[in-house]
Formats: sequence, C-alpha cells, structure tokens
Amino acid sequence: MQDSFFPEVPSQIPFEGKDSKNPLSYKYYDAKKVVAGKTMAEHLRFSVAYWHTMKGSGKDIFGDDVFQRPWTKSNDMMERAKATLEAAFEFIQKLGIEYYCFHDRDIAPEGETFAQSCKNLETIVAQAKALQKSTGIKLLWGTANLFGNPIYSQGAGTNPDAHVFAHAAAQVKHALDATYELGGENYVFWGGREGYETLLNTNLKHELEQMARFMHLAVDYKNKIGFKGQFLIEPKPAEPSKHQYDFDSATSLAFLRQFDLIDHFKLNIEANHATLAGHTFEHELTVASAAGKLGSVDANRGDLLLGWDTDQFPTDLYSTTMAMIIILKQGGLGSGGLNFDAKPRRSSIDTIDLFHAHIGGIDTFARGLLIADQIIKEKALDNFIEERYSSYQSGIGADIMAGKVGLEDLDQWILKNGKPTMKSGRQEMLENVVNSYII
Ligand code: XLS
Ligand code: NI
Ligand code: NI
Repeated sequence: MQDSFFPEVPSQIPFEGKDSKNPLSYKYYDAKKVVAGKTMAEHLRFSVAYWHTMKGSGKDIFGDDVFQRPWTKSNDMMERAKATLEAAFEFIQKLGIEYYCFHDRDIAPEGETFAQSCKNLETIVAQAKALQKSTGIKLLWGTANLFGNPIYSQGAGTNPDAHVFAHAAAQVKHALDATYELGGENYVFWGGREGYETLLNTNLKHELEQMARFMHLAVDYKNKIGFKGQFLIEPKPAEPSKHQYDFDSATSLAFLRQFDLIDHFKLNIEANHATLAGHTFEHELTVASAAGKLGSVDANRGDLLLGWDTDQFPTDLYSTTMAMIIILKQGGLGSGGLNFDAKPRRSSIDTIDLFHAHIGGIDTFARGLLIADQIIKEKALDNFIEERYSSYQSGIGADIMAGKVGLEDLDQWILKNGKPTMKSGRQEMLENVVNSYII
C-alpha cells in the first residue's frame, strides 16, 4: 500500500481564519467553534461523496477520462477498490471532516455474477469497517446504484419486467446489509431511472404501485434486521430519465403519503435537483422542512446557464445562508448531514483540486452558518414575518385558524368591518437586510 496518496497536503487542513492566504486552509470552518450551542462540526456534518471524489474521472459524453488518480494504478479491480478506499479515508481525515457516502458499486466492483458482486462488496465493507474504526470516520449514508448496469436502463423498481425488479430488490438487500454493518446513519433512495421516456409504452399507475411495493419491501427488511438509520428519498425531476417520479419535495411527499410510507421516510434535498425542478434550493428545503421531513442535504450547485445536473461545489454564500437558516430553524439535520454531491470541473485535472473544491464548499457553508445564526439571533427576518402574520393571533384570524367560523360568519364579519387595508411585503427592504449580514 502507498504511504500517502496526497503527499503535498498536511495531515490536516488547518483553520487559519479569513485573512490567511494559504489555499490549503479553512478561512471560516473551525470544527470545534461553538455556534448556537453546538460545534460547527455538529451543525454541518460534512460528508464526502465517494462516487464523485474517489471515482470521478472527468469523463463526459464528449470525451474520455482526464483525471489520473494515484489510487487507480492497479488493473485488478479489487486491488484498485482497496487502494481507493485507503485513499478515501486519507482524504477525509486530511479534510478533518467526519462522514462519507457511497453507492454499493462505488466501493466495490461488479463481478461476473450477482453472487460475485455481493462477495466483492462484503470484502470491501470489511476493510471499510476497519478503517472507520481506526480513523473515527463514519458512514452518513449508503445506497444502491440502480441506474448504471444496463439491465436498469428501463428502471429498477419501476421496470416493466419483474425479473429486473427482483434483481434491484436483491441489490438493495445487500446495500442495506452493507450500510447496517458500517453503522450508516441513513440510507438513500435516488430514483435514477425510476421514471419514463415516453407514455406510449408506459403504465404510469402500475409503475408508481411497483415503486411503492419496492419501498415497502425495503422498510420490511430494515425492520427485520433492526437497522435504525433513516430512510431518505432524494427528489430529482429528470436526468437520466425524461420524467422522474420523485420530481421534487412536494411530489415525493405526496407519493409517500399516498402509499402509506410517510412515517418511514424523510427527504434528502440536493441543490442542483431543486433548480432542475424549476425551484430554488431554499424552496425545496422549506417544503421538506415544513412537512417535518427535511432529513439530509446533497450540497452542491448548478449553473444558471446550463440545464443539467452540473454538480458543482457550493460557493454561493447567499444560497448557503438561506439553507442554514432553514436547517437551524428546524433544530438541525438530526442524523442527516451536508454531503458534497459535487465534482471539480473537467479542466481541474489535479488531485489537489479535490482539496480546493471541498475546502471551498466547507467554508461557504461554515460562513453561511455564522451569518444564519446572526440573522436568527437578531430576529432580522423573524420580527417582520411574525408581524406579517400577526392578524391570525387574535380576533377573527384566531377564529379562522381554530375552525370556529364558517363562510357565513365571515360574510357577516366583512359586512361589518369592510375592506382590508393593504400592507407592503417589503421584499426589497428584506433583501437589503440579508445583504447587510452577508456583506
Ligand atoms: C444524482 C444523484 C445521486 C444520488 C445518489 O443526480 O444526486 O448522486 O445522490 O444516488
Ligand atoms: Ni445527490
Ligand atoms: Ni444529483
């Protein structure tokens, strides 16, 4: 085994404060600093996404691999998987964060047969368990890759062929076993190809029922083995399918309610998926949080000029501030965290670029946390919002909300009280308030 995969990086990226010019230092993220009663590390629960960071090659549909990673030297796929895992733990340790996330097929290669794939996974899980123990790094969530293998080209749980459904279900069983074995704190379902290309060949109602059955099977198995992690659905409107069933937070919540799954799931909200759905990141977070279902976050950003999942590292302070306001107000993410489902650009070819990318994302969220805490503590927005809804606290408003009045009562009330006076929403003033905390 190689001594170090990142020899140019010190044993831990230090916190040096905002005036430091050292690119390999944190300007805002000070893991032990206490903010609103918890350390930054406890609030933010950062995680490295194995698929992008360890397995990403810079490949796109127009061109081949560009990144040469020192952990991909062996042509023996199991040897390569072992080296990749060593490198992952060194990387996470040097970043000084606590979590990682994976798909089964990220950490272990697919074998000739399903049985061989399961064996490969078990071998790597044993190695991961030992590395977790020696480093203290933990698994935020595991998941199954149900979109890469050609058999899933027409869906996994929503495939028209029950044989494929069974294969996907068996794969989830093993991915759940792996996540359980590694003490994973959550398990994610992202419906990569759970959608359709054309209604000409699709029975949408049947596919939704299949998907619900698939989820119920997973819930039953989770209970059977005693896995206590949180199940999460990660909404995304499209890509790779033209239309995906877990379109956005609202659609996913409706699906969970319709099929009696709501008590078993929360949502994992990804910034770039929100914008693909025509929403803002904060809209999706807020819808999930309002339902008590904001479980975790895939922290990244899209590009306003590109219409796909560009999975860039978050650098927009306005967006991370808004996200942290929502997260702080619901009392944190519980067992969830901020997983960098993000990749450096194809032109960022050096391994060190992975550090720059993560440091930027970590600092942007750390600074967002500090600003959000100030905004909340000083009630900079809350005072206005409370006042804006204050008419529901007493009088007719309180009666409306308590269900004490009907349409006839309201008709009488209006006849007596006349027209309402208009009040400004003061959007621009509030935008200036937020900017005054950010700038
Ligand atoms: C892809 C998704 C995926 C999930 C995990 O767009 O974000 O990476 O997070 O399957
Ligand atoms: Ni994601
Ligand atoms: Ni994504």
